[in-house]
Amino acid sequence: EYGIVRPKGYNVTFHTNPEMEKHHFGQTHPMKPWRLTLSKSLIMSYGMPFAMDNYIARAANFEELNNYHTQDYLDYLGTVLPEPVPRDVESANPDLKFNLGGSDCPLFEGLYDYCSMSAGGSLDAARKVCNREADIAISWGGGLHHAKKAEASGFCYINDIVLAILQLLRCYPRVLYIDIDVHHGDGVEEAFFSTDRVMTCSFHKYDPCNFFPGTGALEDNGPKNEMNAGAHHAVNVPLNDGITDDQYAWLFDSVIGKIVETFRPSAIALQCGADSLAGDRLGRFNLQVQGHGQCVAYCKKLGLPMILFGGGGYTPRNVARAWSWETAISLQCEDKIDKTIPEHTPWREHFRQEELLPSLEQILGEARPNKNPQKRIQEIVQHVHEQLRFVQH
Ligand code: ZLV
Ligand code: CA
Ligand code: ZN
Repeated sequence: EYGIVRPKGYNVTFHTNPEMEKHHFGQTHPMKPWRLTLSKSLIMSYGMPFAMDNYIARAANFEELNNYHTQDYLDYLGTVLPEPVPRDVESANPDLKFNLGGSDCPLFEGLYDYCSMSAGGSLDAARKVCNREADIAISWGGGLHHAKKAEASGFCYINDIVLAILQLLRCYPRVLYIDIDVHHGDGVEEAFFSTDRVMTCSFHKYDPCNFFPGTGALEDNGPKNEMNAGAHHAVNVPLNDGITDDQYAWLFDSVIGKIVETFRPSAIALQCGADSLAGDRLGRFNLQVQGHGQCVAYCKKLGLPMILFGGGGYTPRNVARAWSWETAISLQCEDKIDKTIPEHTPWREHFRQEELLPSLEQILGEARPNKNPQKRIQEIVQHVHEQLRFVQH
C-alpha cells in the first residue's frame, strides 16, 4: 500500500526473534528488549517486510557460541539461575563470577535463551552475506559489543558481532567493523586485536573516568609491536558531549573514506547502537535520525556486502525511529516513506510529541551543549590519516 518494492539488483534479509523481545533485565535496568518489538512494528506498518526476506532467527548452539567464548564461561552462563532476591549493588559481592549477576549484567529468567537468540540472528545474517543471498543482512537484536571471551560486560553477555565476523572471515579476506554506538566497541576491538584481516573503528563518547567503558583513546590503535599483524588496525574516534549531525557526518565520511581506500575491506559489519541519538537516556550526543542514518547510507553507497547490527539505545521510541529509517535506507525506499507515522501503527501515541503529528524523524528533547571544537575534530581526522599511512592492502 505504500508502494515499497524490492530494491532492484540486490537483496536485503531481516533477522528477528519475537521470543527474544519478551525478556526483561529488571524494572530499573535501562536495556529494554521491548524496543525491538516497537521497532519491528514500525517497520511493518510502513510495509517494509514486503520488500525483504524475513527470517525468524534460530538460537545459536553451544558449539557456535564456543567459536569465541570459552567452555567454562558458557557452561556457567547456561546453568546460573536468577537470584531470588535481586542484589542492587556490586559492593555487596565484589567478585562476581564472570562478571555475572551485578547491576550491569544481571541474571534474569531465560538469560541463556536471550543470548543465544541474539547470537543466532547475527550468525544467520552473516551466513546470508557469506553465501551471497543477502547484500545487506539486518540483525537489530544483536550488536552486543562489550561481551568478552570469558566475561559479561556492559549489558552484553555473548558477543554476537565477533561470532558473525568470524563467520564472514570464512568467505571474505578482510572485514571492516564500524561502531556508531555512543560507547566504545571494546569487546570487538579486543577479539581482533592481533589480526590484520579485521579493522575495527569505533566512534564514541570518551571520558576515561566518567563514561563506560573508559577505553578507546585516539592513540590506541592496536598492538604497539610493529611485528604484530594487528598493529594500526584499531581506529578510535573519541568524542565529547553534544556532537551534531554535521560534524559527525564529516568525521564519519573522512575517517571511513580513508579506511576504505587503505584497508580495502571486502565486507562491512556496522553496529548501529541508537544511544548516540539526541535524547537518549544514557547517551550524550545530539545526533538526529537523519545524521545517524547518514552513516548507514554512506556505507551502503560503498556497494560492499554488509551486516547491520543493533546495539545500545535506551529511549525506545527513538530506537524504533532510527532502526526503521535505517531499514528504509537499506531498502532504498527513503523517498517513499511518509515521515508522519502511519495511522495503523501500534503504540502510535508513543511517538507523538506535544501537539504535533507523530513523526519518524523528529526527536524531542533539550539539545545538549556541543563540547566538540571544530579544531579537535580536524585533529582527529589528521591523526587517523597518519595512522592509516601504515596500512596498505
Ligand atoms: O549500549 O547500570 O558505568 C551496548 C551498550 O554499549 C557502568 N556501566 C559500570 C561501571 C560501574 N558500573 C556502574 C554500575 C551501573 C549500574 C547499572 C545503570 C542503571 C541505571 C541507569 C544507568 C545505568 C548505567 N550503566 C549507565 N551506564 C552504565 C554502564 C554500562 C553501559 C553499557 C552500555 C551498553 C548494548
Ligand atoms: Ca562506538
Ligand atoms: Zn552503548
